[in-house]
Amino acid sequence: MKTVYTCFCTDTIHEGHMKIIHCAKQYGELVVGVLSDQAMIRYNRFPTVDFEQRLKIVREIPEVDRVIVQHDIMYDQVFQEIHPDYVVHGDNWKSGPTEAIRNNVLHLLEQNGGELIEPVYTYNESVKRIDDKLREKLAMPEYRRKRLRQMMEIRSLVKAIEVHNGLTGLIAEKTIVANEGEFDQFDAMWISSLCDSTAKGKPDIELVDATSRYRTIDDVMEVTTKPVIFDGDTGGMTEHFVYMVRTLERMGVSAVIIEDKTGLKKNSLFGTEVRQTQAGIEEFSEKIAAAKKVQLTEDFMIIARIESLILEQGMEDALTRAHAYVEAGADGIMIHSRREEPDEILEFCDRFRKENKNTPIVVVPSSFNVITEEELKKHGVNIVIYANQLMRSAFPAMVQTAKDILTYHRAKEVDDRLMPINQIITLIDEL
Ligand code: SPV
Ligand code: MG
Repeated sequence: MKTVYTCFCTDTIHEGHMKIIHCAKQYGELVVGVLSDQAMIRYNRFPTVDFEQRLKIVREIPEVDRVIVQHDIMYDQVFQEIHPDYVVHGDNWKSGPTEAIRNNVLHLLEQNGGELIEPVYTYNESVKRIDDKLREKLAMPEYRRKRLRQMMEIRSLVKAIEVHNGLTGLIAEKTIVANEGEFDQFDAMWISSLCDSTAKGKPDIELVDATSRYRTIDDVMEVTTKPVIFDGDTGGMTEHFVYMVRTLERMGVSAVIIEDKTGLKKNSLFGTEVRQTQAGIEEFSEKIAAAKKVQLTEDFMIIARIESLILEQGMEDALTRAHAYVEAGADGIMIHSRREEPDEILEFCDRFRKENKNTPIVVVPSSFNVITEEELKKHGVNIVIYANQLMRSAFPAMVQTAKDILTYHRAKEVDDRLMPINQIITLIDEL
C-alpha cells in the first residue's frame, strides 16, 4: 500500500478540499497533515477555530486514514515521519511565497523518491464566499480584540508594524515573505501618533483629535483582520482617557499604550532637545487604575510606557515606575530609548524580568535598530513595534517622484519605479 500525503491549512472543509481528498485517496493510504497554530500564523491568517477543532474536522472525513500534526510549513519533518510515496497539493502554490514550499517538496521527493500530484485548485463563488466569511469573522471586534493576547500565547515575539490608513493596513495584513525556509508576516498593527499626525501634515503633539484618530483606526480596520495597538499618547486627562478606553474596546482595538508625560507632549525621539515633562508616578498610576476600572473585557490591554530613559532620569527611575505601573494595573510595560546602542533597553529588560516574569514588555527599536528580534526575545521582550518605517520609506520616494516630474515636465522618467496599476488593484479585495 502506498502512502499519500496532503496537508490542510484551513478552518473548514469545503468542496475544494474534498476534491483533493478524493483525488489523493485513489493513490493509497491517505495521511492528512493539520498545520499547527505556530506554523499557520506565520504563513496564513489566524485560525478562526482552535487546533483541536481543526484536527477533529479532518479526522471526521471518512476517506482520511490517518491524521498527523505538521509543525512546520516546510515538509522535512513529514518526510522523516511518514516517507510519502505521493504528495498531493492544489496547483495554486506555483507562484508567490508558496512556491518556496512547493520547491521544498520537489526537493524532498527528488531525494527520497515519490511523486507530486497537483489537482486543479478550486476557487469558485461558493469557496470565495466561505473564505470571505472566515476573514470577516476575524475582523469582528470581539474576535480581533482578544487576538493580541492570543498571539502572545502562540508567538515568542509578537511583531507589529506601523499603519496609518487603509493602504498601509493592507501592507501589514498581506505582506508575507519566505526566507531561508521560513515564512513570516506581521502579527499586529501599530497606530502611531507620529505617523498618524504626519500623514495629516500635523505635528506629533496630541493635536490630531481623538475623533480623527478613531477615523484612522476605522479605515485600517475596515480592510484588515490583524490586531491593533493604539498609540494613545499621554492618554490626556484621566477623565477623558476612561472614555477613550471604552471607545477603543468597543471598536475592537487590542491595546492602548500611554506614556508617562504631562503637559504639551512632544515626540520622544526629540528627547531632552525640547521641553517635555514626565508625569508623577502617583498621578500616572492613578490614570492607569482609573482606566482599568472602566475596562469591560478581559481582552483589552492598557500598556504603560516609561519615558525615564528618554528624559534622562535614569534606570532606577525607569524600574521603579515599571513596578509601580504594574501594581496600578498595567497589562504591559513599554520601555523607550533614543540611543543607538540597545544597552540601556536590554539592561532594563533584564532587571525588570528578574523581578517580574510575566508582564509583557514592549519595545520600539527605531534608534537602536541594530538589535535583532532573536536578541530581544532572549532579554524577555514580548512585543516589538516597527513604529514608523513604512511612513519614512514612502515619504522620500514620493518627494523624489514629485521632483522628477517637475524636472522632466512629464512622468515617463519616473515610470520604472512605480507600482503597476494592476498590482495595486490586486492588493485591494473585491467583494
Ligand atoms: C509613535 O510612533 O508615535 C511613538 C513611538 O510614539 S516614537 O515615535 O518613537 O516616540
Ligand atoms: Mg507616539
